[in-house]
Amino acid sequence: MTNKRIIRLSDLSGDQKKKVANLERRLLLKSGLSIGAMSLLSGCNLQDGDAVDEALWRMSRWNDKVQSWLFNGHRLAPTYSKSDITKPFPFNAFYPEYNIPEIDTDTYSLTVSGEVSAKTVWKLDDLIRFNQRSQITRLICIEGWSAVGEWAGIPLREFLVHAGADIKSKYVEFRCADNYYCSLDMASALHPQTVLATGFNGESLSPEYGAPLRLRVPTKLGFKNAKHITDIIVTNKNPGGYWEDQGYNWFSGI
Ligand SMILES: Nc1nc2c(c(=O)[nH]1)N[C@H]1C(S)=C(S)[C@@H](COP(=O)(O)O)O[C@H]1N2
Ligand SMILES: [Mo]
Repeated sequence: MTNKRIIRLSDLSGDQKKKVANLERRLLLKSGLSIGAMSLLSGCNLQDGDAVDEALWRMSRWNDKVQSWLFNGHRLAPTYSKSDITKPFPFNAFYPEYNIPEIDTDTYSLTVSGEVSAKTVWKLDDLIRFNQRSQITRLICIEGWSAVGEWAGIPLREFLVHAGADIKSKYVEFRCADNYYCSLDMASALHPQTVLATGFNGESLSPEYGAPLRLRVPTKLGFKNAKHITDIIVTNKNPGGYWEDQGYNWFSGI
């Protein structure tokens, strides 16, 4: 996310404005993407006609593909086999790789608060002691790439119950060691494929992929997959998120 420029509709010709408006309607209907989000995605200033067409239609085609990856009749994200795993797996964050937080797993702790019977603090070992489940699924970044990986961890649903969360609450927020934050509606938090992951491709999560603990939610776009989680907050007030607050669709998935 380096090449961000904001679209200025006033700079477009009448014809281009119409195209943008049409496409915005289409994208909004299909995915909830706003034009602001789209200009972030395309990384192009959308001022000359060809660039507008190229960027907007590329995003539209990408969106069609994404819908088919996120949706199916059973409302489960598709799963893959080991031979489908993408190597090397892309890294993405709102900063470059040299700023990845390095967290000491011995001193690390996860705090759960909000609508819970009591605030609790968890060490990494407490989390790894739960029966680990693994999934091979596709992470889809809204910037236009996707990759298949194998994540292992505890279903968030199980964890929330152990942590005494009121699962009738509306939202679950995730706060991260790099000040990133995002949130899920409770139904998505309780989805069987939503996992608090400590493992990746058969090993412990490495720093670039969110060590020591990340969210893996294959029914949502990449930016909901919080890495380096330090706090989980159960709440009835929509907490938003780092990208959501900049115009990305909050729901971002099925
Ligand atoms: N803490 C934190 N989590 C984050 C991000 C971030 O910048 N910080 N970026 C998100 C985005 S936009 C994507 S696509 C995925 C990328 O995960 P990966 O590095 O394992 O590919 O992490 C998500 N989780
Ligand atoms: Mo992303």
